[in-house]
Amino acid sequence: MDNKDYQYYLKLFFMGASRVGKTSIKEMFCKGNMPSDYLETLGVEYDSKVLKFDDKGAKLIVWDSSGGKRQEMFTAQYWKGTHGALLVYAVNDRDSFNALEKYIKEAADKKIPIVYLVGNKIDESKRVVETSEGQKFADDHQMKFFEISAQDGSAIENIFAELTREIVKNQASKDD
Ligand SMILES: Nc1nc2c(ncn2[C@@H]2O[C@H](COP(=O)(O)OP(=O)(O)O)[C@@H](O)[C@H]2O)c(=O)[nH]1
Ligand SMILES: [Mg+2]
Repeated sequence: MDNKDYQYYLKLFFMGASRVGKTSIKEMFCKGNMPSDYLETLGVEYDSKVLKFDDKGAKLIVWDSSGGKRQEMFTAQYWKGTHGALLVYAVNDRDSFNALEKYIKEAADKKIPIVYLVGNKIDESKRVVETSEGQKFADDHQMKFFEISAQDGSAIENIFAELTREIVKNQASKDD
């Protein structure tokens, strides 16, 4: 795609515990399908996609990370210039929900301007984190909240579109 197709170039990050579905969401968004096998993310990797919204376009560089211990080895350069992040937990994994506070602190340390909370794996029958708990956590931290399954490509696209709009709107108001 050539440069005329987008006016914005945004760097986004995934945060959250291991195995909550960060890589799956990224692959679904950027490639249109979930990985067929589980492959642990080692270190960091990124992918990109041009998202059309309203009459505009944004190239989103989506950074994925292993989460957990390895994440702590990341140097500041990985995070530099990050416009926003999706903080993910899995609704069938209480530990991943309990870990959120830690990532909120990390996002603040790294000065990530916008973070959305995403409860993934709603297709799983063994839910242990209720929607109301996710909503309350998001409200307490002034975040937008979504629940999805990584298999639901259009729900994922909607989250990225909303995040992109909000980032672009904030940039515009800064330029005023
Ligand atoms: N049922 C279900 N499984 C999922 C979903 N998202 C991811 N998974 C599975 O959860 C495991 C971990 O996913 P992955 O994307 O690698 O998680 P990551 O460690 O956060 O990157 C894999 O086996 C995925 O297939 C989902 O929405 N529903
Ligand atoms: Mg991964």
